[in-house]
Amino acid sequence: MALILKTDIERGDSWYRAFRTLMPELELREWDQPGNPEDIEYALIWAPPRGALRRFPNLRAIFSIGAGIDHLASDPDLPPGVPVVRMVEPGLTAGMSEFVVMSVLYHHRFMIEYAQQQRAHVWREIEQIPARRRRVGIMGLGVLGGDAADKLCGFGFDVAGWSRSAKTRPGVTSFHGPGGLVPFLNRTDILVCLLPLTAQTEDILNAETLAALPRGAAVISVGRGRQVVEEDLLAALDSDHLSGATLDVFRTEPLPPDSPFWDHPKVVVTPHIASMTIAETAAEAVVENIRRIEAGQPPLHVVDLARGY
Ligand code: NDP
Ligand code: OXD
Repeated sequence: MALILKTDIERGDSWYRAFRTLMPELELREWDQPGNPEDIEYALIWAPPRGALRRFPNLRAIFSIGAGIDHLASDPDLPPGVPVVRMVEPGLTAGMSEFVVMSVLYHHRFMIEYAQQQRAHVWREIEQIPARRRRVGIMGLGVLGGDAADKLCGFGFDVAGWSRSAKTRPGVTSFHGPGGLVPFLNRTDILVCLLPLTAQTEDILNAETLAALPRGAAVISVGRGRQVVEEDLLAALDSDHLSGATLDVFRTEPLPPDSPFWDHPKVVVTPHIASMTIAETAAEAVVENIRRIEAGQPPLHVVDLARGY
């Protein structure tokens, strides 16, 4: 039983260590040295070249190293009938909630304004707003958005979520579907975008939807860069409709050196690190699924490629 691994070199060793402990009978093969392609039954990958997975005729499951599967869904030549499994693992979830909580608190506590004041050597207090009066809205109330919502509720924020289907999550006001979007945006002071990239969510943060946010709102973009129309976001920041933005994902990554976001006084830029899959805990999730498949059960967290997530 062999698994082909395509990851960055730095993280390769931790995957090897984790699988050796959890499932010593699983043979790991490197992407560039697959050996006999017929041996490969599982693939654990990030962004394979288009059509490349077709060379493994006995593939039983494709595991995405990340929660997002847009790097796979964009390949029209995936092997037909092989389930694609997204990454759901506690390390990735915890990391995202840390990043979202940190960023919400940053905007809530006026750190964009205080960073500007520091650069201008200005000592000025801004009146604090209690968390219960700050309306946080999370687009995408799935595994990651749901956990982040729970953590934000713990700070006392007024939290809402927007998803495709209605949710009943204690403490979180649910909006759903296209009809729920504008009412959701109208009540959101700090917006977190944690949607998967699909045909429906591409360009979803644009001039019209940003205008539906109250004046002074902040945007935290941690889903995918193509969900944001960057010129529209810049215009909303420059007109002071938005007070600030934390941007972790971009239309072009790495962010080009001449992007206006780098030096924008109201923007925090991070290099797509809001959360990372942790090999140690993620290998447990992959091994659990391999054991399920070997026992004739369907794997957990299979994505619907037609739906896009
Ligand atoms: P899930 O599949 O668990 O959740 C997706 C959520 O988005 C669901 O609530 C779903 O609604 C909602 N959704 C999808 N399409 C629509 C739509 N058209 N309208 C309204 N809501 C919609 O995904 P995860 O929470 O695991 O991951 C979310 C995304 O986060 C990933 O796809 C990835 O792009 C991004 N990510 C970014 C990282 C980073 O470092 N920046 C790290 C990890 C992930 P419903 O519940 O009704 O199906
Ligand atoms: C993911 C990511 O999808 O890191 O997991 O972006």
